[in-house]
Amino acid sequence: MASQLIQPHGGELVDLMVDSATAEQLKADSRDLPSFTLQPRHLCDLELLLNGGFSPLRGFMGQADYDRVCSEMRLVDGTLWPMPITLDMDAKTAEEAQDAGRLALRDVEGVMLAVLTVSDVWRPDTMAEGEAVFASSDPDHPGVGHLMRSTAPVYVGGSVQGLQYPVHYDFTELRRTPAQLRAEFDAAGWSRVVAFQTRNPMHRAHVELTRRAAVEADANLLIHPVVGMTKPGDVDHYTRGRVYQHIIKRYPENSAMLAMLPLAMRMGGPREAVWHAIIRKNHGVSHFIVGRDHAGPGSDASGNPFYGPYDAQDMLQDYTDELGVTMVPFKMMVYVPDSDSYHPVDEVDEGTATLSISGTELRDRLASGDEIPEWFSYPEVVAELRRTHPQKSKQGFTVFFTGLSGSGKSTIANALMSKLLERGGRPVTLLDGDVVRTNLSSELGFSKEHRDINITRIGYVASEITKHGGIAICAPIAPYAEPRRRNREAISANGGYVLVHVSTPLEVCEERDRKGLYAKARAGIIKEFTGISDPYEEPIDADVVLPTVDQTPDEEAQIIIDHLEAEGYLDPMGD
Ligand code: PPS
Repeated sequence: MASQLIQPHGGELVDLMVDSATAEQLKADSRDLPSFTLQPRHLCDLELLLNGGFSPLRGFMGQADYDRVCSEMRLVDGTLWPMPITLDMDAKTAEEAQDAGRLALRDVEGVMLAVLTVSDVWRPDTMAEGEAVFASSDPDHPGVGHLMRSTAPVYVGGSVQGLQYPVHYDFTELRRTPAQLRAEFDAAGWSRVVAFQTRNPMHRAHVELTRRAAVEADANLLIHPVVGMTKPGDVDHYTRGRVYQHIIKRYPENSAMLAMLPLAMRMGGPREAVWHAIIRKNHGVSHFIVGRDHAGPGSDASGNPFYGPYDAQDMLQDYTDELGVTMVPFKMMVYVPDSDSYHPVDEVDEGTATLSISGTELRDRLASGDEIPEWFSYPEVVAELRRTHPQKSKQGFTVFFTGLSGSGKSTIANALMSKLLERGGRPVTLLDGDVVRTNLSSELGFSKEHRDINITRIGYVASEITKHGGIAICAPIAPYAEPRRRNREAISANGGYVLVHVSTPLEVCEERDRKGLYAKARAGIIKEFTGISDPYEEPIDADVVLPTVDQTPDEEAQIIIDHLEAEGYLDPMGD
């Protein structure tokens, strides 16, 4: 059955879900179809394709749409659409899909959610895509980083028929499809609705801003936070969901509604703002708030912002006639202590004292346990944030050693473990190279591929320990920079991460040769031996570098303890 269009108020809405008879038929057909397991971003995109949040799209983009979206922000038929919605996969599955003409799209548990009828298969130039869409080739931009590091080589485009929405078990009463939201607005008699997009917890400034926007637009308010994928390091959506449930009570009764959007953000700044506006129009709103640095990816490594703070507002302005939704632009809100009130920064008289707390400062205050003032947030919101973001000295952390075989990693790691256990407070787990290879990675050898798997496994275990408030000490060689970087990213999201480079020179390690392995490596008896016949990529991002030649293991362990104290992970007088 072809997908249909339903038309409540607010423009045409695509609905790609098929009826039950067609679903049964597709399931029966699927026995002969190749399958693809959707990654988290694909799942988000699929959900919004299926429920019409991405109207007028009817599937993952083919090459012609993709090319024109990249270069002109338009689909082939001329419709404004700023963001590529593509399905990337490995070459083998793509070839199977092309041969079969159709592809079963499944979730990680194997449930078939949709069938893709293949129209296009191509290898994209992801660097060019990054330049076109994000105006950047810097992997520190999350959108570019995703293209460079996490995007599979082949794109497969085609129309989609939906059998089942991706399943959610959390906040089910707050997840609303575009059709549901439109119906709720109708039922409430809301003809004008202004939507507020956010990926952060909300505080007083946001409530003040959204109230003003509602008055300005003479509209009711939809708080519409993104709960799909946001910027790495953001507050998780479970915590935010509880925060929003507190926040919604701060608005006058029947004036505001809360719904969650399963969007995977790209942090594309101006282009993303246009995309957000189109998605909100599809959800039935008439107005859309765009504030400072909307969907901004932050700054590059040298501290330069990727986009100007009001570039997104400017771009939306350019497309205002086509969007079908009216932008409500807002400058940054600041607190004026004299009047105990919030105002957009451009409405405050020069010389008036103002206060604000940045996201970074808020994180710092949570980490240090410092006060978060009532003018900034509500007590129930702060309490919620403190529950999931305890101060640093109560968080879990990982100390990740890297260094050559025989450099002294294990000895220092053991010394560190003893010192931490003596202080007490948190459970400590030592994941030493040899121990891991016995218990977690016994089938692995020392090829680059196997070493990467080994380090990824260690990182996974360490990140779980860290998440649960414990201390993980890892001491593998970890010779490659990329898996170390991935571990840092994953573990930092859950607590502390300290990379320690045990930088004992190769000559010293070889001279010590405690296990006799260097002699065997020189003789060619052991192949792929790090430092001799295999590479060691020296870290340039180590938090602590230990020279080891002139110091005892006890002194080295104390250097790490000092660092952990300075960073706030350990209380100076013990836990
Ligand atoms: S890696 O690269 O991080 O996965 O290596 P790791 O798991 O730490 O394992 C290193 C220990 O295995 C022994 N060994 C070798 N090391 C390097 N290269 C080769 N080819 C090799 N073969 C065996 C060696 O004893 C290492 O232990 P340490 O404690 O580092 O000396």
